[in-house]
Amino acid sequence: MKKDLKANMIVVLCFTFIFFGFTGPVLADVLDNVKSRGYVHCGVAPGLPGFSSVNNKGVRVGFDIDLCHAIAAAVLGDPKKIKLTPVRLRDGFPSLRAGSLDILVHRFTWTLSRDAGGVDWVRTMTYDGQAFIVRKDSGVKKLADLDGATICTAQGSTMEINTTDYFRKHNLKMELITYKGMPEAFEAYIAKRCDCMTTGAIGLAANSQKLPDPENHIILPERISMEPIGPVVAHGQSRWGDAVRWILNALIAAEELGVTQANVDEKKKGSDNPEVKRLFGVTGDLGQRLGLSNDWAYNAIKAVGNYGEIFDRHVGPNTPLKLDRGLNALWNKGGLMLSPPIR
Ligand SMILES: N[C@@H](CCC(=O)N[C@@H](CS)C(=O)NCC(=O)O)C(=O)O
Repeated sequence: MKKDLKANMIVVLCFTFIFFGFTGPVLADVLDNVKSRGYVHCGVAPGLPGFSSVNNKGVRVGFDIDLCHAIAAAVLGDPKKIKLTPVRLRDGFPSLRAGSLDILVHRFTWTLSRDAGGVDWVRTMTYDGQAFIVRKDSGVKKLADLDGATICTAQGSTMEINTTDYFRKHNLKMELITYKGMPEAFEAYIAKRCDCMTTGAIGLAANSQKLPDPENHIILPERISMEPIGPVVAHGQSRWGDAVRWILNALIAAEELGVTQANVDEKKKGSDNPEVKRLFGVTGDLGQRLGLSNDWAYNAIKAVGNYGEIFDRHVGPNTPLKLDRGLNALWNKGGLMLSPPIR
């Protein structure tokens, strides 16, 4: 009797494995799909000034949106061929795994457990560090002053673990209040439901644009984590991942090579620099190796400019966010941004 039960269980387990093991979503090649469908479907942050927000003409714009345009320009020859779907932190990775998005161009941090969980980070697009915002009248000047405070953040964000680890390590008490997403956590902070709100410093600068009284808040000086943030594709889509990675690399390389949106035609026609010639397919066939046309990088830079131009246009010193390049400067200007050799 006992033996029979065991045998039955083994049969059930085998069937379960065969059934579910083979019926998980098998995604077709995303690069081919994008080309035949004729647009790139990007999952983006719902409302984050500078990165992904709707302007007064009703158009969604920002740093993240420009990467989506660059991909469409490089893959389809037309930067306008994009579809943008705002997605929440909790839905982003499942949507990508299920194949309902081609790519997440969002503010999601690259971590081991996420990367090993059915999605793949393409590369880092911006380096950020976790920061804390408080009301000025709280008298809080540094993190140690937050002993015993209530802190708002998003459930499932990297901030949840970082904050717990940091306060434990420094023997400080706090109560973490988590919300279903970062926008809700920020609203809760504005409504004074917590003493402090925490997310990446760049994300905080962006969210602070929504404060009714920005002069009454300060961002504390400490940064308690390194947040490498970048676009994400479904696991196993290496052709698509390669294409996107090199499109982003090309935007970074263009900055280093002095290629801008304004001089891209001149550089393509007249540059003697062998690296510029390879980048633009004047020599070699690098675009074809990626499954793209040889105009891939030219089209992307023509559409949105180089990495530095994109940064400056949306979040740089002359924008409301006023961000310095910091770690996001090129490697030869004191930052961490570099493209591997395009050859
Ligand atoms: N970088 C953090 C935070 C990501 C995040 O919360 N991003 C914000 C923008 S800074 C957002 O719009 N999230 C959407 C949501 O919370 O639903 C992470 O990857 O966990």
